[in-house]
Amino acid sequence: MSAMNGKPFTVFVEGNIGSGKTTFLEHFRQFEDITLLTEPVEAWRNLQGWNLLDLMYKDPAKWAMAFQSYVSLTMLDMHRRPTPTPVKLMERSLFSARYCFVENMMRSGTLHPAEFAVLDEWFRFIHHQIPIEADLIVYLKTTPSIVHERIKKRARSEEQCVPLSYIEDLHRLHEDWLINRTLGECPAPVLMLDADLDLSQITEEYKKSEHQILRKAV
Ligand code: DGT
Repeated sequence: MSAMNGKPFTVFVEGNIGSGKTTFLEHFRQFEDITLLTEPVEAWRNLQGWNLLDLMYKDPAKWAMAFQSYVSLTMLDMHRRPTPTPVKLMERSLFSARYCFVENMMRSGTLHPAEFAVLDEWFRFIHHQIPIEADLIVYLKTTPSIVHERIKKRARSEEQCVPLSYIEDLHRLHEDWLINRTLGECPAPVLMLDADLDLSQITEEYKKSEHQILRKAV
């Protein structure tokens, strides 16, 4: 079955840094008729030869604006990508970029209020002018100390100086956006999974989402 004549059932996979979003998407590679859009982070590490992610972590005050501006572009590209299958799974969204990351950078003062205003206006413009499909959000809920340990272990060079407090702030913003509903707008129903589990147990947890996602693929 294809989605050529209709819109694909679109799932955003959301959760803190290191919550296992990529692993979740990889779990669905075994099934047919699903388009997986993973890892925009690789584009952020190599923009015409520039590692924007690294520049942003090394000097956030200088690079946050450029970084978030490019994140918006890569996210919009993923939202707009033609999908030949009835189901589309994507890692993160324009919404988490705005409500979690940009929000955090604004509150911490990393972004100047004027820079924030520009990013916010771009977000509002895109949101109101361009149709962005969202049918389900899979929220990989984690405990900040657990993902902080994972981030240290995976040793992505740019992330080595990320403090626990940053992960805690991002956690609260995800919770306020997706669970408490006190921040921004939640564009689809939320399915929450326990993503604290380690790799040996996580497959069982991921399976809990299969019926909601796969019934659209057959
Ligand atoms: P995973 O598979 O759950 O471990 O996911 P990650 O950690 O590979 O991917 P993600 O998107 O949570 O984080 C990628 C890096 O980019 C991380 O160091 C946080 C940083 N970052 C800063 N601002 C943003 C933003 O607006 N959006 C996203 N996605 N990442 C941002």
